[in-house]
Amino acid sequence: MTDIGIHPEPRREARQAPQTYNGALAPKVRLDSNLDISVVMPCLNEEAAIEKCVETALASIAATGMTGEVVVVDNDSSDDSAGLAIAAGARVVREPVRGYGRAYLAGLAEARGRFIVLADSDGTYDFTAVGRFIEPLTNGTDLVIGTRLRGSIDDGAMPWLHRYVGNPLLTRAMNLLHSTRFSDVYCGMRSIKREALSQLNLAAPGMEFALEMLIEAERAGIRIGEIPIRYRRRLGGTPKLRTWRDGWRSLRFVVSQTRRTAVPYVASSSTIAAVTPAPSESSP
Ligand SMILES: Nc1nc2c(ncn2[C@@H]2O[C@H](COP(=O)(O)OP(=O)(O)O)[C@@H](O)[C@H]2O)c(=O)[nH]1
Ligand SMILES: [Mg+2]
Repeated sequence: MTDIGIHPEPRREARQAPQTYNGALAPKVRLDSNLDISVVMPCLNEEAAIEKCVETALASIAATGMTGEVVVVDNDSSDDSAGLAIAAGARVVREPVRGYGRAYLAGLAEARGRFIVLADSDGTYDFTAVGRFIEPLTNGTDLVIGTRLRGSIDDGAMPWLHRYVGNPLLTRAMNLLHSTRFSDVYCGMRSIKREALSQLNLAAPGMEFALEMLIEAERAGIRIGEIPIRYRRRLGGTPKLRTWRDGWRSLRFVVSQTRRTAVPYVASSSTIAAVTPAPSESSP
């Protein structure tokens, strides 16, 4: 596995310079060199959803009264995702080598916020919840992960194999092997403090990145919280996740990482807490 960790910045020369953020298109969001919030979205051919995701995220940042930016990582899209993201007010970072983890590593290296929100750009996650993901970070939590399995899942949003077999199985394996207490390890909507992020050794180039972040968080002993969220159908495009290939790779990753946990670390599973009550999102 190639180490392309967050520090130092990964292969900057391989990417085009980031596009300039177009503040004029998002007048309510203040842009400072040190921002409060960065919403980072990986994007591979998400033409159908990207504008709505960016616009909603910018409006949600503005609603918090904090400063912020939306960073879209264009992961070699062949459609007009990048152009639409810029037009909607995002700063676009390009990562020419495909991979969910690679895309995030490139985006996180560019994010300037002290609080970072991560989520897919396919319309499945509700960016009106940005404020809910930031609030616990201002109250002592270091990493917040959404939980769809304890929240709600719209009809047709998640294949039954993922909902009833894959995600519960991976979540159990993770909890068993890494002494964690997550309820939905593959939930892609998360938030983390920048200083906590810098304690995590992240390098997985593919989908395992999502699991690596949780394993590293547990090892680092940072405070973790879960909030129930609503999961929707994709707004269009095709899912990039391949059930059997990615499921098998994920399970192997969770098992392979147990060897490293033989090193003593602060067991912080007791710190995982539901940081907000039942799902409040009944928004459309
Ligand atoms: N799986 C995958 N996702 C990518 C890649 N590059 C960017 N992404 C984005 O990462 C997010 C996750 O992919 P998605 O197909 O939604 O996977 P799922 O949500 O797990 O079904 C989407 O916003 C993709 O556009 C890549 O190389 N592989
Ligand atoms: Mg998705």
